[in-house]
Amino acid sequence: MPLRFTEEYPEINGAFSFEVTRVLFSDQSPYQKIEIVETTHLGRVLLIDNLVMLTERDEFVYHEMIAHVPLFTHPNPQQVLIIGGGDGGTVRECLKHPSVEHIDLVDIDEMVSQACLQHIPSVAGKLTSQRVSCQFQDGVAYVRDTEKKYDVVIIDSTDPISVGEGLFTREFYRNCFNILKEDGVLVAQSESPAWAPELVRGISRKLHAIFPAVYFYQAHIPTYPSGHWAFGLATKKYHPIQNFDEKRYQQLQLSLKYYNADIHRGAFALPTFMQELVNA
Ligand code: AG3
Repeated sequence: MPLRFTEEYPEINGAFSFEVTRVLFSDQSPYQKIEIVETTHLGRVLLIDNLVMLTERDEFVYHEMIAHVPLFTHPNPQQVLIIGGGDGGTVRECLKHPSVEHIDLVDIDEMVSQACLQHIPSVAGKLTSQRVSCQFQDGVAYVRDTEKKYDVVIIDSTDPISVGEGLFTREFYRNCFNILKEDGVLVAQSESPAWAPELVRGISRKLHAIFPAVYFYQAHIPTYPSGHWAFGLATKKYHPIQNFDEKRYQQLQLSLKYYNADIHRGAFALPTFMQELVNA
């Protein structure tokens, strides 16, 4: 019998499973269980508490979309804060922007970064860049206490269970608002509209309570629950389509695999059931 990993989807009493050839890393940190496995079709996969955090096969979708949509909405993103994201994928994408002078990455769990640096360098390799400082501490406390101000804040969290829970609260979003400059942009990974509609609705309501403008967008991520994923973009000033800096996008000539100018605009076109979730 080939070895398989199965992620349970309690929302639908279902599951997603794939063949594993080797376990490369498996340990329990003070916060969570961390595993990296080699698979037959998905490349290396990072699992936290038995949930798929990324696969080498499709991580580009999530990381390009969580980074480039806010960074091409803001006219001149220089100071970026990433909460979570210890695997380094979001850092890698943000560093493709020459305007970005510095990234603070704040993840509670150093073991995630260490394991990914060792076993998934294609994703984590840029964590050691000079433009990045990694701080392994609680993001909730960081946004409450820091005096720094940011152009862009990216919430690259796990699901809202255990350590991730504090990254989905109104107080947390309020503190993120406070540490953004007066034209700052925030993005929050916002779970599956298909399997977890109430979560998406909750995130939308909380963001709307704090930010003057909130826009949701979506992407297709085959290895996350339902494959249909939401992101919430909350801004103080900019509109993601009216202020989309397409010229800068074209000039940079990034070689990306999912994000492009049509996707930047098109990702904000939402199916009706999702409009109803996020406009309520
Ligand atoms: N953060 C969002 C992962 C959520 C996946 N949920 C699940 N499999 N149930 C991913 C971190 C990548 N930087």
